[in-house]
Amino acid sequence: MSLHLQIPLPLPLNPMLKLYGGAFSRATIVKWYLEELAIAYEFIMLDMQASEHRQDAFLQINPFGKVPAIVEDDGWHLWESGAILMYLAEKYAKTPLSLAKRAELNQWIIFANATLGPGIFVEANREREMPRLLTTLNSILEQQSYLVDNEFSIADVAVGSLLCYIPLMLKLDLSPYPAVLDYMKRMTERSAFQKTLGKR
Ligand SMILES: N[C@@H](CCC(=O)N[C@@H](CS)C(=O)NCC(=O)O)C(=O)O
Repeated sequence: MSLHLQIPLPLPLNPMLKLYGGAFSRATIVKWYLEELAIAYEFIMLDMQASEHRQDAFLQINPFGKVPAIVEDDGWHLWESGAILMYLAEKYAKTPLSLAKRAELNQWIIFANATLGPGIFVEANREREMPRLLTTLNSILEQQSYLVDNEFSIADVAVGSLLCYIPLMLKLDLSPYPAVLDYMKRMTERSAFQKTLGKR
């Protein structure tokens, strides 16, 4: 669905969480987790080539004009993929998350977005940062299958998606990090991954 420019956002016919994203954007990370949660949502594809994300209608949702962003039925909205993952995890948690668990999930999400991503995808950082980041991650993943409490969580969505973007976007040899490669394989085997990031 495309966002109509100049026209106020339409009221939803079937109220449900809306996720705004572009064709190839980090909205896929949020999509992956929404599929894991198996909750109904509406994906609103912005035509980023036509700069729909910079039009007033979307700037009312994210004033910085970046995706992903989500909008709840009552109009409440949130942007930044990591913040959205955390919100969804808390909202749909079967039992309330402890302060320590929330902090650890945040730690890994911020690590993914502020340390791992820039360390690998910013070319000027790669040579210096990638070996130390992936060597440590490899050691951690030799000991455990998932990042927090050894069970699948948004920490794995955040870190796993960044790792799985590597073969899609860069030609890098990850063979020195076999536990990282095994972890990536574990992520790609998940059906929610295959329906979302795995389709790219
Ligand atoms: N740290 C943000 C990054 C958001 C971001 O840069 N999104 C890109 C798409 S992947 C975007 O909207 N770019 C459009 C632009 O900067 O104009 C997040 O994880 O949500």
